[in-house]
Amino acid sequence: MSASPWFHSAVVYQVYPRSFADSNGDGIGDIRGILGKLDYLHRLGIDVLWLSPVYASPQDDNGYDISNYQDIDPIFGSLDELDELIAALHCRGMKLVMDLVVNHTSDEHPWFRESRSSMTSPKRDWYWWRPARENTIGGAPGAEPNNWGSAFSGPAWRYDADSGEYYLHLFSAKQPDLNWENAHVRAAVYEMMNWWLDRGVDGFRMDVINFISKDTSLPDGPMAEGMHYGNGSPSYISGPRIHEFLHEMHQQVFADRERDLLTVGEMPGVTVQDAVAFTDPARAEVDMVFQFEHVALDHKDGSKWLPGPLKLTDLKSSLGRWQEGLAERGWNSLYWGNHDQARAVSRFGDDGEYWELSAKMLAGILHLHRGTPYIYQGEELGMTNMSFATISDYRDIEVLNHHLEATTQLGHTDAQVLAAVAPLNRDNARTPVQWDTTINAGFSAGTPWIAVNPNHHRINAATQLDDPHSVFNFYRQVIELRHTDPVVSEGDFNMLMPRDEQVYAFRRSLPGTELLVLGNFSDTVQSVPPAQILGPQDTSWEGAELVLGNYPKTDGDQTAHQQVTVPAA
Ligand code: TEU
Ligand code: CA
Repeated sequence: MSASPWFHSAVVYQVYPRSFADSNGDGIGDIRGILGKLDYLHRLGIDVLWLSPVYASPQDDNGYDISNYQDIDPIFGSLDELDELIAALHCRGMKLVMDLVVNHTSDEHPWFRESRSSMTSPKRDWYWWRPARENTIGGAPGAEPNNWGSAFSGPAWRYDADSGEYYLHLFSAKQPDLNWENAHVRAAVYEMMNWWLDRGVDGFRMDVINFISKDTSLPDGPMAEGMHYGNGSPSYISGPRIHEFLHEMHQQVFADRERDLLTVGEMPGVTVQDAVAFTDPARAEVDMVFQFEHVALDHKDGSKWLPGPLKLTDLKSSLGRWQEGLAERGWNSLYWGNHDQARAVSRFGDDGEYWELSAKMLAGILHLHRGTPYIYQGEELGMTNMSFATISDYRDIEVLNHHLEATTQLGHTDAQVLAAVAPLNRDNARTPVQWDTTINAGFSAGTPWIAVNPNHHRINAATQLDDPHSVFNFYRQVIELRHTDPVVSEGDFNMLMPRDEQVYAFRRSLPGTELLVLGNFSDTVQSVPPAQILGPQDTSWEGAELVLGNYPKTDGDQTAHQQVTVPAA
């Protein structure tokens, strides 16, 4: 058997640069700001920094609309500073993973400008251009080539009056989809990726990478009741040539490199079965994928704007299926949040009375699963959702477009929209990192691009760093456990008590070692009889050692509120 891959015992930390640390007072986080926090990240113990896009961009979707893949946007810094970041991370033993956004470019990318410039442009075919539907007038309502809706409201097509054709954009109209059927597109992307790896970057987080292969007939999608647009996703989620493209990318970019690299494909709609194929090392595609099942359990009728309650049994059965499905082949990624999701402690835990216990409990539960854990900036401090009073406090194109559509076309009031978007909107996670109790939480000396959460007086890094019982230091410990204990990085996973609505319990095991993990998701005391976990003949926890608990003092009572305990025998 070959040695297991390095990333089994690694922890990744995501930096959303705009909101991390602002070095020059313009209100926007930047690379120099990140450089100033590397000792903080090193102290936390993370192995890899995943940096959300810092490339040249009109910032229509905060950098996920790229106009030059090989330059840094001046709001974030320069290529020299990026080189400095790579060197400073490497010198502390950390790696840098960059965001790779190649399902689409910005409409201001030279490739798209050229593509748009004429029907005969050699780059015309680099994007998805289509004429209006038969018997319709281009540009008129309903004339779009098919019925697909965009992720950010409205149709997935934009009419270009100059050529009389439409281009496809699954996201914003400023994010036209690249046509991966065209071999020149693929070659250009691989060349760009190689350029970054040659520069010292250690891998990529690949934005909606399972959307790049589309059914080229672009058929209408099914219309759900009450929906204005068809659902095109059956035509592009893990489409016909996706495995071929990712394997080709692997061959052209990763195969001949000796260094330890990391690739993670962001894959909305990916199934367990697909994920096994994407991450089976023998197939040489990607190391792991981000799946979306557990972050959709609280969507009623499939919409994040119709938030519903989350059942613990659903969460366990979903994450448990992923653990089981990838036990033999492939590898899981583990996350509660990122820049697109609500804050973990507000969503899966309790950001009120049990805030601190709950934030630690969630860390323990997630990080002790089998897979590579990802921490989203501020999660290690227990940062919470934000409360935005008016629509003008929001910055995210997704919310703003939805508000416009809901108030002008669906007859919703402002108050209705505000209430609907509050729990799950993306700006919850995009407020500035709370470093200390000073002005703007120490994020910026200027006016932050988005409001700082007023709870930074209570929740911030400065008060947590030296407190051994802080959320930060619990994260530090659980990361350390992954580095030092093979049962965490390699052990088998067994879900326990799957039908219990309060307690999340599982076992990790290697020959000779057992690790039990218990988390109380409720706000009442839970009692777990040893027999339920250890076996019918066991009446006590004797012989078990408490490895880590989320209570400052644990007296052997493993049953308190929002507690995670880790006895290992
Ligand atoms: O997100 C893709 C994605 O499917 C989402 O999580 C997205 O936020 C959702 O569809 C909106 O409801 C990636 C990026 O992470 C996201 O920030 C970008 O906006 C998007 O791709 C487009 O690049
Ligand atoms: Ca700045």
